Amino acid sequence: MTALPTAEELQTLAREAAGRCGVDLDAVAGDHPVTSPVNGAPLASVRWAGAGDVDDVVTRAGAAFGTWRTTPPPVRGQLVRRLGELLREHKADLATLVSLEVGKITSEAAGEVQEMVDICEFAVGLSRQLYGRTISSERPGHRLMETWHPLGVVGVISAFNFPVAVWSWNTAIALVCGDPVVWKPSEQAPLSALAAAALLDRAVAETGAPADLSQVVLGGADVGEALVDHPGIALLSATGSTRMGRAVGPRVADRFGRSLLELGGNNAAIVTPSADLDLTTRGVVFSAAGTAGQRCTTMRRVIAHVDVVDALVERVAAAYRNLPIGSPMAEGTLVGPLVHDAAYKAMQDALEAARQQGGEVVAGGGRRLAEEAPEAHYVEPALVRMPGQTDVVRQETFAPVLYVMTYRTLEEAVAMNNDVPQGLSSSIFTSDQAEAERFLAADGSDCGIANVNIGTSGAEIGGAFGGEKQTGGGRESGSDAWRAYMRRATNTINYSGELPLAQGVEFPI
Ligand code: UN1
Repeated sequence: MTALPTAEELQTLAREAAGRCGVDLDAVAGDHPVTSPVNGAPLASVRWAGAGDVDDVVTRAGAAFGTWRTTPPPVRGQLVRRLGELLREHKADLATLVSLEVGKITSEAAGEVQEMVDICEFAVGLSRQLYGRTISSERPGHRLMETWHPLGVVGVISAFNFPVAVWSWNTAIALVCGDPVVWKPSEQAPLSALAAAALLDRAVAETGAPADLSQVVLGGADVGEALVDHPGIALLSATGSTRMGRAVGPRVADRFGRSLLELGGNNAAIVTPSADLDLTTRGVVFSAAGTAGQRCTTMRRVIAHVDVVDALVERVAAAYRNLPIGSPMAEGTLVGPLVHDAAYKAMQDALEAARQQGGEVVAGGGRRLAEEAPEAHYVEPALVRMPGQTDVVRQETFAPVLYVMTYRTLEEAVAMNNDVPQGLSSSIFTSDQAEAERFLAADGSDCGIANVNIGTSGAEIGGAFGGEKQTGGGRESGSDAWRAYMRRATNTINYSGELPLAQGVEFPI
């Protein structure tokens, strides 16, 4: 195993990558340390805004809305097109910052930036496809139509695990829809955020768009709350825990704002007797151990048929024992660090609770590199056989813990898939088409994402992303998710020269 990089090495990498994206780390330095999970050492520091700064930011965004909402959507698309080009150009720089701040392995960090490029391309196309409907009227000489208008300022609160991609899903769509964006990024990843925003600033300047279309507010919970409560934020898009969503949703609703919530997941795979076990093992290991178990789409449960469970557990355990764990920047590493000590503690607590609830840790669960970097938290992804869906299995622990349960009938497996509070992602591994269809049917998986013969994570741009129940119900990025960022007007147009009333109402004057 190659040694972990030193603090100085990481600081230099951060400074150079940020600089190439247009961010001078000296100019943004302040009281708040940025710590790298790669070695647990300081990476840089940043200045935070306070809740009192939010009103000014939102007011300026509101002024930009005044111009942007009447800019033709395909012209708005040109801004997003330029952003996509700059993201392509700086893919490695932004990926480096993501690795440094949240510990993603190089390939997954680059994949995150690719997802940003993809959403930009999607949004550019969308800028010519913000379709309304025309509807036939019951009245002669009348026509109904729908028009989609820009909504207003969009607030984005994003989480550490996709520190820049989730912003881009919201921002690329919001911008073509005519909405300015105010972003409060994760406290863990301010440099990635500043770098991504600097690229957008450049695109804004080059295309002559209003300067305040995109603003970043670094800060803590008070800044987030100020955005949640500000009447000038028309849509608040928040990604994070169910606990956070429970606080945010009602507060935004109370002022009749709109919210788009992407909260916890507790994603399962059903593995049937006809599953191709080689493919299943690869799908399971990527979704469960990839990103060190810190995606909201991470596979946290396997529901395996009693006839295949032993063979599957053997294969997954063998793969787990060989997983290269270490510096996310080193070639060949597949599992980087947990983001911070609280994540490590949550994992240990979950494993302890699982043991108490009758579970057996079949592979992993231990800590690595503790002597070399006591402030970093590298762990072996854990594979745990459970007697059933006990309390700990029904909770989302944001770490690589995969619980394995068994089933006998597909009905039972689907019921187990659905018997958790969260409803983000799910999958079935099967060669039996009827089983796959039953899983996808109205009485099958209750999740926003239901896959066949691939894992629960790694969704691509194009489909709508999000989930049901305690996942919050929001949909982002693909399909018609754009509608959340616009308001719909229904127009009735009368060209008859008469004034017939709907529903046959007579009103002679
Ligand atoms: C998240 O974990 O917050 O489907 C988003 C995936 C990624 C996005 C995950 N495309 O795993």
